[in-house]
Amino acid sequence: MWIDREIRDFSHGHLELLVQNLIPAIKIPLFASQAELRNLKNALLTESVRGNSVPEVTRLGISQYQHGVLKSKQDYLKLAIQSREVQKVIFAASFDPLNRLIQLFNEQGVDLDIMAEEGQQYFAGCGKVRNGFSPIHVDYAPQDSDGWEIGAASAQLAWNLYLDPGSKAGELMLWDKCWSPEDDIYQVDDNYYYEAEVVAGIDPLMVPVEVGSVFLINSRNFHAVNEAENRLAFGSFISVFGDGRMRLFS
Ligand SMILES: O=C(O)CCC(=O)C(=O)O
Repeated sequence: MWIDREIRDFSHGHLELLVQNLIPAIKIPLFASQAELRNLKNALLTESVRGNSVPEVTRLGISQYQHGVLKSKQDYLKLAIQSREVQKVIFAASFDPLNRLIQLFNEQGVDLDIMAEEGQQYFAGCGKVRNGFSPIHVDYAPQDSDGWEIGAASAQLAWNLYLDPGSKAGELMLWDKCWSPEDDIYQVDDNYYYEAEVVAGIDPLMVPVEVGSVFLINSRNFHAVNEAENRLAFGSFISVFGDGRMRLFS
């Protein structure tokens, strides 16, 4: 449970509070310049492979859930090699947000890197174009990733850099409720999302889109994105391990 509903600034101490789910979010303002945002947006839209894992999100890049859990780990890790080549072209035409985030964490004494397992690197960093309402869900690999090292993480965070509000920015809705297996009675059949009853009686914190800022959340909390039109963000998940390592993946 959160100690209050304030979004904190970025520090090692606040990251620890976020991992323990004692605060709702961390904001890193002015993460990128206007020119960097524009160039990243244009390069993503030009170069990326588009995929619709769910109707409300057009993904620019690949996802461990869609290309791994729903297929196989080998499929995902093979696709990760190709997708990283595409990503190099995108970053060369704009900037490298992964590297920037890694440096910021490292400066705080936090060991952040891209997730790898048995010498094979995961993919990290997708663009996400949202249209419509993204329903209530959690992102937490231990829920669905048996046999993957990220399935043994002790916590999971998500970070998003907002690139473009689109014609409707749609706030991030964040509930102070962490997923536990009993909540699955509210999961919609054969789907990733949950009925509203799962968060009944809890007021969501509405996090507005702030272009150029990064927001970090604990993605084991139930969250949704309000009705949006062509809203573009870039980000990934961060697995947090018992020894303090944090590892990026999408
Ligand atoms: O785009 C956002 O505001 C955050 C959404 C998110 O992290 C998610 O739905 O997994």
